[in-house]
Amino acid sequence: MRIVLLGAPGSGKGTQAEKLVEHYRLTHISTGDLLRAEVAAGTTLGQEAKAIMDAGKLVSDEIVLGMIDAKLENDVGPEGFILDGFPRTLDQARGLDGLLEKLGEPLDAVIYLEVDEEEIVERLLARKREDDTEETIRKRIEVYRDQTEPLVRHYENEGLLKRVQGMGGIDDIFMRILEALQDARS
Ligand code: B4P
Repeated sequence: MRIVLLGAPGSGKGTQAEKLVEHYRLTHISTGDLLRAEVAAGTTLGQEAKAIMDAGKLVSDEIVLGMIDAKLENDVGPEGFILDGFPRTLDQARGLDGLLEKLGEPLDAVIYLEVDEEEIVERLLARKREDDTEETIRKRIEVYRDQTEPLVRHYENEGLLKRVQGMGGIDDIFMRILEALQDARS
């Protein structure tokens, strides 16, 4: 199975990705985690990325696509993958389409987690990650509306989009995602 998880910052992509990975034995590819690993390792890329992430902006498409290319070519297990937090711009989405075409492995579905803005701010303030200050969160939501939300239309046009209500209990949302995926496969 090959899935993209799409949604605003704090919509629960990371949370639901972990459950899907366990359920379907998928390879989890989170660009946020990959970038945080670079920051923790103190690489040149990590030093550049840290300032951008702390400001609530997006790391360049070129860097992110390079990381994804390497992962898709080398690290995906037999059951497929889940992309968590990628793509986040139309150029990243087009880049992904090209990579998957090259590999002959098209996406099965794009799960779009829908959550209200005030709930997002509350969740992220409670999480207390370094880039979870109120100012950065508002900036990330603005960048999301501007650069990532257009992907909803992109994947709707490709017939891949599955809208899932992302408010409520974590397990209830997970059940909704499983139903949406069953629907996508039938
Ligand atoms: P990410 O790591 O992708 O983080 P996120 O979008 O903020 O969080 P996510 O949606 O995964 O929410 P989570 O499950 O944790 O990005 C961080 C930064 O990296 C970006 O701002 C950007 O700078 C950079 N970046 C990443 N990918 C990039 C790309 N492709 N291109 C360029 N830059 C990129 O949930 C949030 C909180 O809510 C948690 O505390 C969780 O416990 C809680 N929660 C989850 N579900 C809940 C529920 N149902 N009810 C209540 N709380 C819930």
